Amino acid sequence: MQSRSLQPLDPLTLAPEPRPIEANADTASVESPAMKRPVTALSEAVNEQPKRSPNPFGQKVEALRQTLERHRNEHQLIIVQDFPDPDGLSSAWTYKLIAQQYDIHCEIVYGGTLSHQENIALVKLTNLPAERWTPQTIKSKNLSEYQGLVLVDNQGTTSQLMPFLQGIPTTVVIDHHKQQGNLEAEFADIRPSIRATATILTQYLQAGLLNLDSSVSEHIKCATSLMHGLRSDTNALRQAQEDEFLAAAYLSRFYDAQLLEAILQTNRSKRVMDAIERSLKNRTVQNNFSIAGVGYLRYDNRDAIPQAADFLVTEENVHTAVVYGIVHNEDEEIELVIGSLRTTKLTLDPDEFLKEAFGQDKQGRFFGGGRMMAGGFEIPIGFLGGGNENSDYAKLKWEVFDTQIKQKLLKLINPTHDPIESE
Ligand SMILES: [Mn+2]
Repeated sequence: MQSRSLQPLDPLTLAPEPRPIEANADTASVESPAMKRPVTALSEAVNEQPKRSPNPFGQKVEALRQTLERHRNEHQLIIVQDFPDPDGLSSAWTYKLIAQQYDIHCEIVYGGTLSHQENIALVKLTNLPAERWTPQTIKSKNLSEYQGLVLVDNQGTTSQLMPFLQGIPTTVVIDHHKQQGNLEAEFADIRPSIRATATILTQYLQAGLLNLDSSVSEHIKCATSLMHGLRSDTNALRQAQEDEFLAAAYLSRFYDAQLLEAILQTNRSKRVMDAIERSLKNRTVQNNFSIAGVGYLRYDNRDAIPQAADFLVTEENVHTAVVYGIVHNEDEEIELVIGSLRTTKLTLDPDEFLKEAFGQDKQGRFFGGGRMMAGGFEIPIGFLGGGNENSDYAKLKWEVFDTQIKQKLLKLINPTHDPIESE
């Protein structure tokens, strides 16, 4: 393929600074009658984060402390994203330990699967208290037991549990993704400039919300999980900034280096290796973007997609990789197109790029979003799901989705690309 002169990207994808978020959350009315408490719209919370104003973090610490105090003795559900990662899991655990001191009982739940070999190792080796909830689990629960939701490392848009939990007010949101939609929370700390939610939770530990004690094994394990979380969201600290290094320095007093080593040394399964191989074979590179579809993947191997994207982005002359596949869950006959984006281009905003590329559904929910240097998307395939035992149909279906995703990405990557006259 002839290399084209560099076509400027859509200006949206090149925004060097996160654009200010419109204060549209203010227009959403607060419906919950049970809410007598001060409610902070997320957009306000974001705008409340001036870069260098006098001690904003001190105020946040105090606000979180007061929020916890107001909810003493309650039960809260901590929601991590459907495919939990070390950043989300460790942050959730830290919140749980902080909240325990206020006699708040928390359960950490997720709707999908633990699918990365390292995540499974993390949960097993540290005894991390996270639980999978299926729609059946939810039916068996008495949801009125829970007085609040806590969203960490997400804003509810990457959890399939959220539609079932609408009667429960959102008490706390702590995240480093950009604002994902209208959502009200009593306390919100959303800082897209921070590279890991684990960094933010570590800052709360340092501020004294929980004194880690190196003679308490649970504290050691939690500190180790936080170290893993902030390493894994920063490409082993290579993309870390001052906040991450300061957090890591603090955690270094408590974490167990051997335990972390054991977590990191788990091997990839053959299926994951095969999916990475397919991504390598199927990739097309245009304007420094590498795009690859990997076909069908089982739910449990879903994490092959971000791992493949991590790998493809290392090719020379590639700054951004997008890998996607159709992931199916045999138990529930659900099929989704799931994709991951990884970029080393500082001026490319994954959140804006994916929102622009794929748009939103009828409810206004974006199919994709992201944080610094990484993003993901999930597109339900609805009526076309299932029927894969007919291999002609399965092949045709894959080709349709593969083509459509490529078209949408190429429109942004190379606006002059004409799919009809392509070489
Ligand atoms: Mn994260």
